[in-house]
Amino acid sequence: MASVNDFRSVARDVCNWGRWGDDDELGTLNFISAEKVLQAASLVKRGKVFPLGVDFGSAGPQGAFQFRHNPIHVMTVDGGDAGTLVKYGPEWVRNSVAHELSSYFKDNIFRFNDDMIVMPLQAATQWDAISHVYYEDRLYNGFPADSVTSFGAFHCDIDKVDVKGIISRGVLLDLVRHRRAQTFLEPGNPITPAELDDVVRSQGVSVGRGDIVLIHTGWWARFLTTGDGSEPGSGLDWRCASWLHDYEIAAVAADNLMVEDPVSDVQGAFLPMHMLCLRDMGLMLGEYWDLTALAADCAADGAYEFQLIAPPLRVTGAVGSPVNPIAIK
Ligand code: UVW
Repeated sequence: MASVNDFRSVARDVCNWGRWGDDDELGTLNFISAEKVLQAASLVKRGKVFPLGVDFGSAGPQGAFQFRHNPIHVMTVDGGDAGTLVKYGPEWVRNSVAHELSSYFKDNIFRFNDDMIVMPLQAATQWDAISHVYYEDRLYNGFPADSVTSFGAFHCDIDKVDVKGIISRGVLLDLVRHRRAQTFLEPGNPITPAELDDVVRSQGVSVGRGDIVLIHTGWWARFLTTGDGSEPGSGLDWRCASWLHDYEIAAVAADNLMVEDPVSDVQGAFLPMHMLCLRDMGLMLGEYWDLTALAADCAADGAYEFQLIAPPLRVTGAVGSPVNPIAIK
């Protein structure tokens, strides 16, 4: 097992602080140039669209950890309200919201439905903002950790990355196919940088500056059959942070719960790759992306590159965001 000193040495090597200026809050999204966006658009050949978002509902992957919950979806106005309010509204709830609604419905053909959702921003398909994880009191680019407050993050919040879209060339690396796994990567066998290079070679695809890399581990397909959101599976070994750094990758996403392997190989450092990617490199992580259909299509036509469009919501001061990413081939 590696020590925290080994970790610190890798952290120094991959550190991007100051690379794009002392006030930079975009991190490796800076690698996505106008030329990259044009290259991504040129990869649309068949007009085939792959939505990569999972359902946001009560049967989602949360529940195993008490600090995260599945979305709670509540109807705030529905069809039944119209009849009820027209019949009873003004008599029994004057000066209330029901009174207001009944004034829309009474003697009127207009009807509407409204709803709301209560959920952790990390509940399902998501981007981790680079302020999501930190250590030793510093966020990416040296911003103080106490700039994330109960009012939200004042630095490296998800709404800052809006200027980048996020649109780029996406590259799928299919570890399930590479390992000839039945459905998903069994736990205890983290994906190494050398294995990523093997996959790139065997798929006949290149990776380079500004790409967004998608890692197919089969975890989401497994979850859909077992309903077990705590299933560990295997993810990226923490040393893959150096691989992402060397290839100047803009962001990485996976179909599992934490992109990296759930078992830390660094003594005293839970989720070391999160710390290196988010805090030292400024590289966003995408989790719970459904890559099943995209992986099947890539295997069928041999094209592992595509246009990827994945804009987060502009939630002010948020440290992450739900997303419904789209790959287009
Ligand atoms: C943490 O880093 C705590 O969570 P996630 O895997 O959702 O990014």
